[in-house]
Amino acid sequence: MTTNGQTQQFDKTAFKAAVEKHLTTTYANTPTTATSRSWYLAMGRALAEITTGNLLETEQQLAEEKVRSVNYLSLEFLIGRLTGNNLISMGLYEDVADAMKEMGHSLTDLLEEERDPALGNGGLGRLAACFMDSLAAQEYPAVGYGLHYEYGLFRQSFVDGRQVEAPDAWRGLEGYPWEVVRPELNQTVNLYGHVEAYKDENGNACRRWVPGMTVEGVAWDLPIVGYDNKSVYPLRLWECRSPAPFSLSRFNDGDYVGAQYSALEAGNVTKVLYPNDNHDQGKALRLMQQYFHCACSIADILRRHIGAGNKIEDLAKLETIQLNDTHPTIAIPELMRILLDEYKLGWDAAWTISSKTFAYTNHTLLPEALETWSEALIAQMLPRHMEIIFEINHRFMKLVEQTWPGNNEVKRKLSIIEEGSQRMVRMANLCVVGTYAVNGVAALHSELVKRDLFPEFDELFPGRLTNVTNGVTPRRWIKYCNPGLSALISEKVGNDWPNKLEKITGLEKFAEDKAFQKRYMAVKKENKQRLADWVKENMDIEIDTNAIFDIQIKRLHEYKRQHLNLLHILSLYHRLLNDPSFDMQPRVFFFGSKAAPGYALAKDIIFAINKVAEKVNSDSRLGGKLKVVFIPDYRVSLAEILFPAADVSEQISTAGKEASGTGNMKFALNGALTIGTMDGANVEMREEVGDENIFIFGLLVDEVQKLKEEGYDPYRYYHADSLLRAALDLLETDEFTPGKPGQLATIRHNLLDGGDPYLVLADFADYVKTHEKIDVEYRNQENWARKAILNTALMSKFSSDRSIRDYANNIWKLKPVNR
Ligand code: Z15
Repeated sequence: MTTNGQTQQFDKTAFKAAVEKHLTTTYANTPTTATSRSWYLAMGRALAEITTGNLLETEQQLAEEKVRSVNYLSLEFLIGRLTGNNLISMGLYEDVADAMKEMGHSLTDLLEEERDPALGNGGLGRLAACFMDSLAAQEYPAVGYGLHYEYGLFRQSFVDGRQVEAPDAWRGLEGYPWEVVRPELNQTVNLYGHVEAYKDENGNACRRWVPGMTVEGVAWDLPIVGYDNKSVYPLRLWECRSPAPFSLSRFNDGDYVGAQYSALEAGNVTKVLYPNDNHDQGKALRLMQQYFHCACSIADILRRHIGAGNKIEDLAKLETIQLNDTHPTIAIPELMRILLDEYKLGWDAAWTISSKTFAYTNHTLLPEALETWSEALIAQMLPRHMEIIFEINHRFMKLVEQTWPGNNEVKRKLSIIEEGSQRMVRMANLCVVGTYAVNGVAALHSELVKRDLFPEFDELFPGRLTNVTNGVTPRRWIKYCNPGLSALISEKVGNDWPNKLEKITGLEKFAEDKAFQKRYMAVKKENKQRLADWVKENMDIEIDTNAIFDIQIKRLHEYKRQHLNLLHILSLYHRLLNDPSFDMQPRVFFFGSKAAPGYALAKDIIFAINKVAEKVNSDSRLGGKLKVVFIPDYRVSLAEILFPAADVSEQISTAGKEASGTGNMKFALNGALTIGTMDGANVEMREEVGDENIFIFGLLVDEVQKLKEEGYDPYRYYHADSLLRAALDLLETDEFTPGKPGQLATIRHNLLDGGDPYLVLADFADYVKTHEKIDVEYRNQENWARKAILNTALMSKFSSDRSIRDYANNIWKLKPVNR
């Protein structure tokens, strides 16, 4: 019998009975005929019985104690598979493995039956998932609010090297075993219509929204299980349903089928996750998703607040709302509308509450990612919200006028409304004006937010702009995904490091220890073998675990520069074939990446890497020194195999473009050495591990800016560097696309003549030189082992537990509540 956080004691007999009950009554199977999938589902349901009970108890306790909570609003939560991770948090991994074994099943096989809930695109959505895990682990009262997309991020396959997208029906036919529907939490959401003026009973002039249609929000709760404690917090995901009939007039017109058809259309609001990362598409349906998310979430926050017997005036005392990027910004005018039009507060009273409730995290400086919505679109879909936004801006412009009298330039720059052929609402400006704290996600990024993005806002609201450096959860990203390393760490520093990551610093003193180095590298080897096996089984490519495993896994984007990595690979290919004196350690370059379906150049880069891989992997002239593997359908469950297997981590964005990065942290924790630019959190990682234990290259932020001012001339590098020339020119030939020269030429053209804003060629030479250094350093395995160990040992800053404590102490003013 075990005691642990979530269950007083684990009753194996009762658990097995619960699994069998679900197998038969929930999934209509018998133990003799059931597939692994049914067993996984039944096991999941049996476990969810425990967490749902604890979720309700936690909810009730927090309401009774009237404690302050954070509400984390995000359009994305990229949680990954829950079963294995929840078993670890519940302290039941071994017990349940035993129980399932007695029923004839291997737990690890059953865990493979779970589909990843891919309700996010990349870093932003995964950060939200790590943050929920850290809130629960440290018992900071929290609710996560997101959307219950029917289809998550698309499934990727390659057809002749080109990305093909397919829908991701993550719940399957049976539904997801960890989620529970909460019909009593339903919300009604209004859309369209108009605003009317009226007089209230005291004769005051008021305004109210007369909506044109309504849809329904259904709440689904997923349990966020606290590691080694009894708390379970909800990740509440809203699904849009249309109540039938919503179009009364069409029913009355006798258009029964037409009205039903539109009802189906309206029900589509949460059908699918928009697949763009770091790019604003400006689609009306996306705005509808955003408003639907905010309307449901704000209404639920107010339901909890008022339902627990609190006054609306105390909202900011008991609740804070964190906006994950600008995607949920419309929550600000939504709360204002409710306070003004429903609670009948005056503007100043309403604004005081609202602006003390919201805080905003900025995740990017990329202009194409900064959201704007046309006034016309908002006015049509959300007429009352548009009025409120204008009023917020009107009052804000008065403040700007007081501060910089007569300065129209600064007014134009700061205004929430961008003037032009069509007026646009700048969501980031609305966030800075309407919140009490704005943070960037790494020290460098937060400095650039102040210096380049919002310098006048920093003057106007001193202290509002701050930094919270990102982090990742050590539960999923070490303990769960790297059991070999976890055992080694526990042996040396004790077993409480998963929620006290400071403890791993204790590994530092073993960095020189030869015996420890051997064991550490043996774990790395096992993890490389696990990846090699996956690649053999799923892609039929043979790879040697003695090779350097060099991995770049992240969304495909020009600023992340997967094509710089490709140029390096082409340069190695060229040298191996043309320079008899050239020698290198065998290397396998891994990629995992999805391109937004509408991002043509990103798709061309995937195609080029796949074509180069095809050729390189079968070219016997290379003597097995060079392999390229593009893992299809990169997702959290594959990341769990990739991070532990890496020797080298590629973090090569143009300086100033990657706000933080979080994969960089997962790699280093798992003992990969980083090759990276002075960008995002790489800067702070270098600070922690020291310059000798990280491979930094490339232009600095200020050098990037200077080069652009002087005029970046790609041909300067092309003509000066014969290796770069060779690499680029290979893209014109039919070397990788036999009989079809020019198929990869778009990339070369883009880099030379496309005005490449990411200065790929400017960083090429230093990148190649730094890779040569890596090659030399890897040859000395004791040296490499020492550096790898130090990377694990010195990464404790990058636990998301620390990030969440920073938010709690410096922004939210939130205290843990232990159960
Ligand atoms: C996204 O994944 C990120 C920023 C965005 O503005 C959007 Cl829309 C998506 C990423 C950043 O690119 C990455 O640097 C950062 O680590 C991550 O958010 C979490 O903060």
